[in-house]
Amino acid sequence: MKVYGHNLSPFVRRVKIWLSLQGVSFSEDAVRVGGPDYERLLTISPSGRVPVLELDDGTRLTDSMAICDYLETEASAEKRLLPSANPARRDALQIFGQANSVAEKAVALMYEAKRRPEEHRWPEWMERLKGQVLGGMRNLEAHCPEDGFFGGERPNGADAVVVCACDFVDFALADVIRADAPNVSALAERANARSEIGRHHPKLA
Ligand SMILES: N[C@@H](CCC(=O)N[C@@H](CS)C(=O)NCC(=O)O)C(=O)O
Repeated sequence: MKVYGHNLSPFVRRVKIWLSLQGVSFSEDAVRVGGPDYERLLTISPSGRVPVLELDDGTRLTDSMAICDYLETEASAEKRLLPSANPARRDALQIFGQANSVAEKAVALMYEAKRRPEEHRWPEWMERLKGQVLGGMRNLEAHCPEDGFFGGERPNGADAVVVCACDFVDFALADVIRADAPNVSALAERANARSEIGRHHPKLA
């Protein structure tokens, strides 16, 4: 398998972490969505977006949630990263969804604050995005365990999505916003100490 996309993307990184936590080996192509890589990206992903997971038979899958769902259904029971039954599955997917929301809004904020030409920036929209990122982080903080992971002693799929969102905010937006979420930060630190997660940190890309 091959994962296309740069680790700076929380969507790309979550797929790499998912594969790593499941013990699936894969190669990487850190194609970027902007700059000179874009033409090449369009030959891989017609929508010009990442992540793309290329299977061994050449099939290409897009959208991180659809990819994680595929990986989950392919894995044996002991390798799955989400609980199989409610309410544990419901709760894990709610954390997944809330962290995904933080990631989406943080990426949107990054484009507004750092990619859009200054004369085209819309301050009220940026404030809204900042509020959505910080609100989402507060919500995660309210549910975050003080020890271990959302998955218990070992990180699960919800942890993968939380860590990617938290690290993206810290790494890409440190000069734009600062989330006050000590338990989430501590969970991310514990998670990054594990090589399946830490080796995909955006700072190492
Ligand atoms: N819902 C998608 C979001 C993917 C996404 O937005 N990826 C960004 C990189 S962080 C991208 O491809 N941006 C380029 C673009 O949308 O033009 C997923 O979960 O895979």
